[in-house]
Amino acid sequence: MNVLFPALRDGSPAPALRFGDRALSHRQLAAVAGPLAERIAELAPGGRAPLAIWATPTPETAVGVVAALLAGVPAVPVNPRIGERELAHIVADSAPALVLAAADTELPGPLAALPRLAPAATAPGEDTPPGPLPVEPGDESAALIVYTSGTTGPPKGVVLPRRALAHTLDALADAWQWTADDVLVHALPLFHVHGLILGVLGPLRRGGSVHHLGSFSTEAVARELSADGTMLFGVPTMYHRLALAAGEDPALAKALARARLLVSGSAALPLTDHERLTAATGRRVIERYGMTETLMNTSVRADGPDATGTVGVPLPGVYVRLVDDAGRAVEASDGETVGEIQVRGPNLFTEYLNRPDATAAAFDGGWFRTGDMAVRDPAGNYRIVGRKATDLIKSGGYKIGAGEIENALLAHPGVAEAAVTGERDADLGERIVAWIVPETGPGAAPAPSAQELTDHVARQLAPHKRPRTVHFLTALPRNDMGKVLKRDLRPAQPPAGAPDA
Ligand code: MCA
Ligand code: AMP
Repeated sequence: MNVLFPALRDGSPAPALRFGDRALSHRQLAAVAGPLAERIAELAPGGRAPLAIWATPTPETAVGVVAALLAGVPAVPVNPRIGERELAHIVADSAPALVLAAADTELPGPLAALPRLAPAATAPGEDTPPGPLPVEPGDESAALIVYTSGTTGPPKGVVLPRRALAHTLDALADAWQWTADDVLVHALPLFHVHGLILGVLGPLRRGGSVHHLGSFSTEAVARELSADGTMLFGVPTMYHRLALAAGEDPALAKALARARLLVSGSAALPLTDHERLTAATGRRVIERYGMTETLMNTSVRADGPDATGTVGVPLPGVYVRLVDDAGRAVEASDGETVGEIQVRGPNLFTEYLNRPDATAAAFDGGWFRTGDMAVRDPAGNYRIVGRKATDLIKSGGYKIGAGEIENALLAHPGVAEAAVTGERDADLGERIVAWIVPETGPGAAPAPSAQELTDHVARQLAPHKRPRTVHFLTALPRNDMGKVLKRDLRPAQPPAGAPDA
């Protein structure tokens, strides 16, 4: 199974990637990624150290990741909007041997100091024969290291083996009848599982193609699905915006109705949005459920019965169970008995990089504890009802740890105490709310404004981790042990809303 992309080796002239007006066939992709893979292997021999890739939504990122996979060097995709504090952590933790970035990119300090290669994404002529591609490494070797937030501390590097990528993409092909004829449309970022593994490596493994929109807009989705797009991937925030727009825009509704498959994931799609989309288009959106550590676990099947409001059934080869508070497996399939979802199977990660403690804590025997709470209905579909940790926030489909934002806020000189919570939001699912006790007393700096704190987090971490609302308090509610009682947080005055994007 160790060839990840058979169509590259076959020299298929079929389209593979399109970003705006830049496109590559599988054959052209092989012709540009092959030589890059050789240079990568020289700079990072044996794949012992990973490489970092500046993961802009461009064909250079796709070429770079494919070349790294061909070379057998694990790739760490980096958010091009990453902040200083988060980048310093990722570079120190993963110790990349080199960085891949498009030729004209100005890289921030820790990456600028590394040896650098620039993926070329200019299509060679179709008659340029691709050179021989390297022999790919074994299934268990690391393919990607994707950073994901936990409840506390800095993000952890999730080491994903090639076996997990191949398994998850083939299982999704089975569930969705995903073939080389499909043209996938999406606008997801390329530094997470959804956009990169499912959204770029998925079409490449099938021998099909992806049209990446660069950035999300309902107009661009309508355009691509009215042309030759057959599948759309998105997070619930995107489907929420599509649902609202489709009600007013018959051309968008028609384009969505034409697609073979509309797939939502990364967070729960509320029933109201399912209903709005169905009312406007006559179509149902399929939900699938996954995690950076597990890749994909369950999905509503394209060839199965309607299971709207659930995340469907386990994918082929994946074992899923529910476990109650006492650690016993929940046998009931009554749609009511809640348990934590635990999973095992070839889709799982290998470990958290440099974190054997966290890796051990994440498993219950061979089962990975997801922290997601769910019920199973009589048809075997899972419905997610909540999350064990209140300190994990899903905003716009991004997982964000409250602790990471609190630490960034506490690093601001005007902040004495900080707590971060998630609040329901129709567009983002949850919005990040910061509760701040400003530094007072002699010599204290003037209290920071909500905007200043918002910009501070966006700079230190990344813009999607910025608080959308900031409340100022004189003290945080705490229990006798000094622990913040987040459920008791109430605004002291009308919220000073951080001006939003
Ligand atoms: C605003 N901006 C700022 C600031 N305020 N920049 C710096 N400092 C500030 N203070 C800028 C942003 O950079 C951005 O610029 C613009 O304002 C809007 O940003 P934002 O508000 O974050 O965007 P949005 O409109 O809310 O984006 C919604 C979105 C986005 C497009 C849905 O959240 C998104 O792409 N989500 C996808 C998340 C995802 O892929 N998750 C998968 C994780 P500009 O306008 O230039 O962009 S993998 C996973 O979960 C598992 C495996 C799974 O199951 O899939
Ligand atoms: P991440 O760590 O960013 O990979 O996010 C994984 C988390 O996203 C899961 O643990 C779930 O909480 C959530 N998630 C992913 N897909 C879905 C879905 N279809 N419905 C509800 N939650 C989801």
